[in-house]
Amino acid sequence: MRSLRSTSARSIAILILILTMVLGRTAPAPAAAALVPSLTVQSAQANVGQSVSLAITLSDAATGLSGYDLTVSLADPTVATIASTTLPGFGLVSQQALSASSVRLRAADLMRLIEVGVGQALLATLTVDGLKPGQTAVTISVARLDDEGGFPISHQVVAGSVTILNVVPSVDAGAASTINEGEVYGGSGSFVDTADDTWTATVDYGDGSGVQPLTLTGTTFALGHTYSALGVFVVSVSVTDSLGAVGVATTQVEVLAVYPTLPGMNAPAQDLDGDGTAEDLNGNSRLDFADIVALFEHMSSPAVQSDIAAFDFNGNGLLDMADVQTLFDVLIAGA
Ligand SMILES: [Ca+2]
Ligand SMILES: [Ca+2]
Ligand SMILES: [Ca+2]
Ligand SMILES: [Ca+2]
Repeated sequence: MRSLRSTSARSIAILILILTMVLGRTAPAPAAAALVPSLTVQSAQANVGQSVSLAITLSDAATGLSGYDLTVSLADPTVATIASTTLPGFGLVSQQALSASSVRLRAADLMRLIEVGVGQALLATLTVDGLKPGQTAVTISVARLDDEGGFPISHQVVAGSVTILNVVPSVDAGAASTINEGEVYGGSGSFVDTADDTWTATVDYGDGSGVQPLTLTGTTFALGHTYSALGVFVVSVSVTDSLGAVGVATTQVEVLAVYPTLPGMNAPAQDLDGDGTAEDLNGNSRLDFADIVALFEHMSSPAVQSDIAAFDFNGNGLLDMADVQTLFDVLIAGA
């Protein structure tokens, strides 16, 4: 059923194509029968604060054009404003700004840019600046639109529109941070949006504590959180503007474990491979025989006993000579 239908649709399409090829050179296309000269304003869209250009064209002016006197206006001057207009090199032109949202354009086609039979021709290009989100019609009132013979061109006007879009907040959640266990994370960030907006924000610190309101100071914010676990956490900041557009950015916080400092050592023990045990007992950033000696000598010291898990190298929940042996085995296996 489906293939039958598509086969017949294809047959019709081929028939139309053949008819078009046969008739194309000798007869006008069916739509051409009802051609009315049209003065058309293109429609366009831009963000707040951006510019966009719209073409004003004349179509199907069978009797050509010798000149025009048009006034182009934006219906809502709060949404957009006319920044500039440019006209093709007709030879004699006048551009007169009537207001920020209205301009009178006049031209005499000395250079014969638009002659009898021209299908579509550019009359002017309008550049507008977006002021706030919304839409405004762009209308044309015609004082004169004269053909090659000097007579008014009977025409229709097709108004265009300019749509100005809301800008989504662009958020910067700040640089990634590394903190030690027990330290409070602090960061800062900012966002960019158009000045006419207002915003609310939330933050999720990524450790299961949930989404919470974030206070904004203008377009900046401060981040602060106490992590109760070790690891890497993704901090996600969302800024929502008054029209509901949401900008999101993330940053990262790594919370590192801090291990005890053994008696006589200058630095805390370190977990060199990130597995949760601190094989570098003397804190010199390498696994060496002195680490094994340190574990042997200080096994019963309060420092080591305060964090048994950090030195339980065989993972049996106890701290004893077997851990010294395991650390020795690890060292010689890696040597
Ligand atoms: Ca916005
Ligand atoms: Ca380790
Ligand atoms: Ca060491
Ligand atoms: Ca053990």
